[in-house]
Amino acid sequence: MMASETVLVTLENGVLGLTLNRPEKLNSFTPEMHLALRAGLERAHEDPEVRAVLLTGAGRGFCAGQDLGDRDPRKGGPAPDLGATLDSYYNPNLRMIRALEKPVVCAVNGVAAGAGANIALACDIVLAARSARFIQSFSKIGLIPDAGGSWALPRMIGEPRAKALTLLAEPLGAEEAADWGLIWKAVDDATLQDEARAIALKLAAGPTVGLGLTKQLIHEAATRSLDAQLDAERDAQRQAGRTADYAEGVTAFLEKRKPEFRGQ
Ligand code: LHQ
Repeated sequence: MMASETVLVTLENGVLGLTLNRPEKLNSFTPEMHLALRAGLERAHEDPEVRAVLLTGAGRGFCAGQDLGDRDPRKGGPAPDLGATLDSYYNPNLRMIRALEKPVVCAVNGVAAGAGANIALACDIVLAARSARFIQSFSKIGLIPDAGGSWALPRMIGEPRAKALTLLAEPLGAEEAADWGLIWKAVDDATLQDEARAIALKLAAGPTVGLGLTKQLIHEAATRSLDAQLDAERDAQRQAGRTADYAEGVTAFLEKRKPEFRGQ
């Protein structure tokens, strides 16, 4: 894997920790940080030892979106092609988080703005520190909500709230984000990392194939009829029922003991 200080990588009991690490710029994205995150997500996909991912940020922010210092318009030159930036950097990472057949936990440790907010919202289980804020800041600088925001927000919270958040770019606190169903939980700042880590460790000790199929089914439900989804559940259950973890889960239940899943 490409070594880069801009994303810190750890592996503990099946949990791949990915920590965005440009704290002095609130972990805003540079090309180097995008590529480091991509390398981490590729490892999560390829390494069988990885059974869950924990994404968070170093310092007082989670991520302030694109590094706006990177392309200062005052320097002149032709207008940038932001579509190319999305194609090359943001969209591959968004697709990898969603498609990863292992759960991704996100600990939003502080402000999450622009694409930084939407990368957090793309994760499977999102916890936020009570002091954290989510800001769809794009409209403040003439842009549209990218990194999947225009897709995820109306699905998660409905059009009225999605439009107000994106058009007004007002900060949404962690508690309200949880009340709205945008994230799983708001927790005390002091316990965020421990709580997120405990969830990630629990998932990493879980029946990985079944968890991955569950995530995929929930994603696909948004665009399927009930009929088609029932068929998809049949196919996925057939696959899950053939795993060693299913046999272990049932055996452990019958033997009144805790299952020892191996992710197979
Ligand atoms: C930053 C940033 C930042 C650089 C804080 N860049 N330095 C865009 C274009 C291209 C392709 C496709 O996609 C996108 C998607 C996007 O993400 S667009 C949205 C970009 N992000 C923003 O507009 C957010 C800009 N940041 C803010 O509004 C504030 O910093 C927030 C509300 C996040 C936090 O406010 P504060 O807590 O008051 O912190 P601060 O503003 O003092 O920031 C601390 C430092 O971090 C400061 O540096 P300095 O050297 O003065 O201490 C900021 O300049 C720097 N920083 N965000 N995005």
